[in-house]
Amino acid sequence: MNKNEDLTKQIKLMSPEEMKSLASEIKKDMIETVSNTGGHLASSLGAVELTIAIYHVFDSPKDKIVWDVGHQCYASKMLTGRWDKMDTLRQYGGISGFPKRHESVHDADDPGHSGTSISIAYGYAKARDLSGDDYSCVAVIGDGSLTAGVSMEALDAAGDCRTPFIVILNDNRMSISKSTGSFSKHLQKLRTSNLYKNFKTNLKRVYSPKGVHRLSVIRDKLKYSLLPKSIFEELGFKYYGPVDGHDIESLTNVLRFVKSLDQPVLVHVITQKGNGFAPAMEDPTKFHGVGKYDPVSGDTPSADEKSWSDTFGEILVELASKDPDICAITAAMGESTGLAEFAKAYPDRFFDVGIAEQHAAAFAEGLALNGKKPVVAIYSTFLQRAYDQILSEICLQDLPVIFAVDRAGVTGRDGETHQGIYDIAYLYSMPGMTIMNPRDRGTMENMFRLALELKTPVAVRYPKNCPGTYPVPAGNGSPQIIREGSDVLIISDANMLSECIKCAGELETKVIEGWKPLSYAVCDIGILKPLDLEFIDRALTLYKYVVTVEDGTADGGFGQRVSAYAAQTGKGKVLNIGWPDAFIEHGSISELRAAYKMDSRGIAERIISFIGGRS
Ligand SMILES: Cc1ncc(C[n+]2csc(CCOP(=O)(O)OP(=O)(O)O)c2C)c(N)n1
Repeated sequence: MNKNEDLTKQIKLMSPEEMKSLASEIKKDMIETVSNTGGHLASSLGAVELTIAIYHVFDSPKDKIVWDVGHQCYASKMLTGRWDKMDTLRQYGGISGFPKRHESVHDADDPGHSGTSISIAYGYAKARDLSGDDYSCVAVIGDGSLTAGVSMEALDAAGDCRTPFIVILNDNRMSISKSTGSFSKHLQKLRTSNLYKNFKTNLKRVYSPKGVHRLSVIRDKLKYSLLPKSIFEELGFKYYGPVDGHDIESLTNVLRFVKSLDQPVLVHVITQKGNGFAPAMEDPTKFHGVGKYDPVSGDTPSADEKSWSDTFGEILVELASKDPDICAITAAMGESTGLAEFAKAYPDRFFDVGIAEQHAAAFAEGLALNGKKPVVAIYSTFLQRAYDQILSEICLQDLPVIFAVDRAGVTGRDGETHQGIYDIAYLYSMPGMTIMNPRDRGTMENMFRLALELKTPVAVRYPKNCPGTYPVPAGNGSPQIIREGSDVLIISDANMLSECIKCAGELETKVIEGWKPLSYAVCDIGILKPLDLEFIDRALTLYKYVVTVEDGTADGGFGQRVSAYAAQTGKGKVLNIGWPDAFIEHGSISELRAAYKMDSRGIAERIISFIGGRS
């Protein structure tokens, strides 16, 4: 088999036995390669047989396959001409960990955030109908992503029309952690109901689409009297399943059958997250998104330092021990946001609302209106979903809701859809919002205490890596000089502080022809919004040049507010440094900083070209 090649045509000709051995080969290779690159192993392993069955039955790229989130797409990449590039997965300059239309004609969308696949496949189907074309449009979505609000909106719209299109529900009972909520209980009922169970076992014996049809007719006749009704049928979908998602024969039978139907269909497929790799089956949460690991034992290197997420979790447990009104909310990311200990210590005050960021924010609003102190922990990139609730409800009513904005700034290897570089700009535009950025553990503690005292909307943003250590006491949110200097003041957010300190050192020792050497101070701005304008005013008066640096887009960042103040008052010369008006691809954080002149060297270059001959 040539691993450079698009194998989808060959798969169409394969026997079930051949497809089974292909699945084993893919899994073996995937476990090995991802052990070096890191990535979303458990979800991708669980979807291998399903991916093969899809390419066997459907005619991609003519048929459109839309993967939800896209983190389960590794087998699809391997089968569509990217197998031999898997060692570059998520590496700078290599292939992405998510489907990308520029990588392959088989990638029908560039996803990354949960719950959009049904809307997109439905849109594809409607466009097909309008053009009078004939092909299948398929959404492949996990049980976790199905609970996203946008999925519900899509089911509502699509079930009400007669447009043929297919939703494949890949149900592994897991989101990143165990799936939560009443929808997950409904799926559990469907999985365990006897007649549906029979559908599953009988499917193995049925070798033709006609057989699948006969089976479903019998089931349909009985189901309304005997079975829990599937909510999908109530919404206008034909429901088939559950099907064993690791049994290629059953999968191809049912998919071949539903391909011929002329209405919205949902196929309920049961898979196991991490299938084929014992450590991932035992601990699918750990192997949801994993770094390097041992491909035999699954062991991962132990972390020397506590991450920002763990630090936040510890601080919140400590604060909650003294204040029974503190509640924690996560949108399906309890472990990843460091809330596991909180959940254990205060189960009644911990809410995992599923992949429902909008609901998380509105729910927090209700808690706050009724006297509680909600802390909503969500990654910067996913908080975008809750923009409206934060602005039009929480800020509008000036409510005491604290957002713990994890993974703020460039996050690295997940690429464009996961960089947390927009939160400063989108939160800045909200009246009454305070934005804080701690640099070390002590500062984070002080900021959460301050946030609780303020009793107004607050976002505490912090990056993916670990808290820093600086030669000054912990901050309280006020701007703080971290490095002394007299000519140029670099005002940085906490995320970029260490690059700025390094940059200042490099600039002071740099010999440039025709330059008088300058002396550089570095300040941690602490609270990004509201700006301490007295401090900014003094800075613009005292220093020849002021440079702002932030781990967010330069457009809409705090730096532009400093520039606006300078322009309005006619004071100082200001340079703003931040991420450009672009989508930042995948790579390590240091590679991306270097590529976009956001590392110490790049910042120094920009400062030199700003000051130019003026020194
Ligand atoms: C809007 C949004 N919130 C959170 C996430 C983070 N996230 C990525 S995958 C995932 C779980 C998805 O569960 P499911 O759809 O069941 O797929 P599985 O991982 O179980 O295969 C979550 C919460 C996201 N991608 N998008």
